[in-house]
Amino acid sequence: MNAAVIEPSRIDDVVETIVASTPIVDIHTHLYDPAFGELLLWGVDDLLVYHYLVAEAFRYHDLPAEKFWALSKPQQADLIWEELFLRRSPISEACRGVLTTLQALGLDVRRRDLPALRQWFKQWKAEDFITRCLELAGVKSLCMTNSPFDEVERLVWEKGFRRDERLAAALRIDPLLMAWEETAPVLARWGYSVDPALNGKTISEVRRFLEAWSERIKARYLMVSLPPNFDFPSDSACARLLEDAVLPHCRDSGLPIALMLGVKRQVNPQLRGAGDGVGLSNLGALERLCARFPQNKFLVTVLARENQHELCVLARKFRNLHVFGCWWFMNVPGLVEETTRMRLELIGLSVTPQHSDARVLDQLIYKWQHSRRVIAGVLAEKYSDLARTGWAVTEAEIRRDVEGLFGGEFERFCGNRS
Ligand code: FIX
Ligand code: ZN
Repeated sequence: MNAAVIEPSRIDDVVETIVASTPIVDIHTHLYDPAFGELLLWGVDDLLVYHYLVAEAFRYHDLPAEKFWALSKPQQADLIWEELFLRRSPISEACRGVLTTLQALGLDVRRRDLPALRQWFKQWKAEDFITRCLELAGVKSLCMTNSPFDEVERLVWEKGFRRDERLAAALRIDPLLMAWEETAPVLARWGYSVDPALNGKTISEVRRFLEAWSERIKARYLMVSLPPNFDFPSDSACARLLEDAVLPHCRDSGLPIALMLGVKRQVNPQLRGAGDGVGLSNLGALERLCARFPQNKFLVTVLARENQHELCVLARKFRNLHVFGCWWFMNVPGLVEETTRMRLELIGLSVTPQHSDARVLDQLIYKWQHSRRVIAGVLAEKYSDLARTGWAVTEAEIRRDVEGLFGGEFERFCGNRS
């Protein structure tokens, strides 16, 4: 039955069913194991104060930023609910996401009753709610974003806890590469004999730090977000640390490095976590990295729509480059559709089309429900085109392909699977 060729008129339905039911490896989130306590965000207030919605609400209310930040979380949530859901229709992607999530959890969004929604979440414990959200999202495992530079997080790792195999770790190193002058004294305080000057001893100590933390958290990969003006090679501390410490460590440990390119941090600092923007990256830097370090594996996503095509072309040139995700401002249905179509047309199935970037546990549900729908539409179009050539499109092969897109290709790239 599975090997049977699908009638062209059934392709849309079959693809939709397979895409909706294939378990996902979510390769980048900001979620945590419950062992991290308050770092794991969930529930309706956290959904509402998501920084995507904070930024949108600031467009309507006229509260001075410092007054907004002085409000408690429920007060901020009330204000965002009022401005974005009650005073006007919640049609933006981030607003729609809240409603998709609540509906999937079985809540009645028609009543628009925020106190009742709050009440409903009180019955849950984080440990059980994780399982419920993973189930509803169809996510079998996910990668957290783990920073030794976060005081609260570091102490939990140092103390140790029983790992949940569904929640893998990824070592985030932005402060190391982006703020070396401030980070060097921190490493020194932790017992690494480093010097701001980046001499040989310092480089080997930075490597010792990376080894210790990769090992401690059992990192699946290392990760950094970089601004539009990132260049390579260069005399910057960032480029030098990358070349001399991070990439050699990744080569020796067999770990990929994820580069998230094109974020302009704090374009409007008054908005705090909602204040970051986007800029066009110089992908020449990435081209030189891929060419110069064939033994390194680069997982790459770009924030600027205008960088997506060049990134796909680069991936055709370098097998040590794996393209992933429609990141942040790219994660809106129109751009996911355009980007996914371009990727499938240029690099076929050798891509991980999406990650959730969920910051709030419940968001897994909407991020994946929305993405699955768009990906299914584009894939159905591609299999229909194939069928028109006379190629036999089978259910088993579609399932195989979708498994690749939803984690299999990532695992193969990382070297965990052939
Ligand atoms: O750097 C990142 O990993 C970004 O995803 C975040 O910093 C950003 O705040 C975010 O949540 C985007 O979706
Ligand atoms: Zn992220």
